Amino acid sequence: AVGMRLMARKKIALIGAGQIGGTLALLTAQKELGDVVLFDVVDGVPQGKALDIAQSAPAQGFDSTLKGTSEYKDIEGADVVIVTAGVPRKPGMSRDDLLEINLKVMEQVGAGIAKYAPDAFVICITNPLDAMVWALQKFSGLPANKVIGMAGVLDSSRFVHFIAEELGVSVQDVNAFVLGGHGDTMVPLTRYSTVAGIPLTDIVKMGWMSKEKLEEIVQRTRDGGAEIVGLLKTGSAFYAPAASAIAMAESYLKDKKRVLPSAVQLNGEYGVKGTYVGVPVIIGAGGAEKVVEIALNSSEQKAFDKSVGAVEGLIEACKKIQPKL
Ligand code: TXD
Repeated sequence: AVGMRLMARKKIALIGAGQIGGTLALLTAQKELGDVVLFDVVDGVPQGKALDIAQSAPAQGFDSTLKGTSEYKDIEGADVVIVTAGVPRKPGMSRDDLLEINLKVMEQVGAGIAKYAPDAFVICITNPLDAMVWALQKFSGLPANKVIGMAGVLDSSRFVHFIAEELGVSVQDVNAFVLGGHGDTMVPLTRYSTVAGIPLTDIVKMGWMSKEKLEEIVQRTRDGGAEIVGLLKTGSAFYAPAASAIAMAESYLKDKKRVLPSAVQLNGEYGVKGTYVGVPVIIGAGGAEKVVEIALNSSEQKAFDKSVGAVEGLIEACKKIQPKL
């Protein structure tokens, strides 16, 4: 019919076809968020995983197509690009130990995105996350509101899981609020985290959970990545990180306006200028549309500033390694 808008399927490019990349490909296809292009420098891996997931379609009933490649031209026109390219941690390594290797990877990925998918919404996952997403935005030259980092959704998912498990309630009725950098300096806000709308601080007052147990859960959330690295020994978490990035991509693709903790470039909000750090953000068709700025009390501000300081230290390290940043 005349005027029928051809709603072609979206195109989701996944840069990095490893543990998280493969899981992202499966989740994207299962949810039919769009057609998948899975990219990696290790030729064969992206093609093999794409073909294997495509062959699961008949059993699962999805019609997204999947293509594996080691050529950036295949990501041409992608609507969303999710970046996991780089190396993960091994036991005993900190996220920061990955900086030098992964910074070089971000430079390559940034160039590929700038050339073939300049209009994409880019979600960075590669660690050390806050510094890598900052570098990726610089290397790619895309607008800052279209390049954000996934960490807060994972950290808050871990927090929600531990709270729900402890209280014996559905994860659907637990909401977590985390701020700051990804990792040890993460700032979970217990007064804004709720069970059925009840702040955790009141849950403690009501005697439903002890203060000690809550503090233990906060610390276990902070150590969430290291706990899994210690268990797996060969790599880091990948199911929850992938699911977290998919939630962010979905909010962009469906213009859901979700308020999700994400690493975004702050331009004055929370007293920070230019640095990428985890804060609540409205994610819609415009990308990172608005930073939600809450009033922090003095201890929260101190913890947040410490987190920002840690990120700025990593960014300084990046500038020393790559002077053009
Ligand atoms: O919350 C978060 N942001 C973190 C992020 C949660 C978990 C893991 N975090 C980090 O994601 C982790 O520390 C890594 O830096 C990335 C990816 O983790 P993943 O577990 O997927 O690592 P893999 O399985 O090693 O996959 C990385 C892939 C691998 O297939 C490499 O061949 C590929 O990246 N790779 C590259 N692809 C493209 N271009 C280059 N240069 C490149 N170098 C390696």
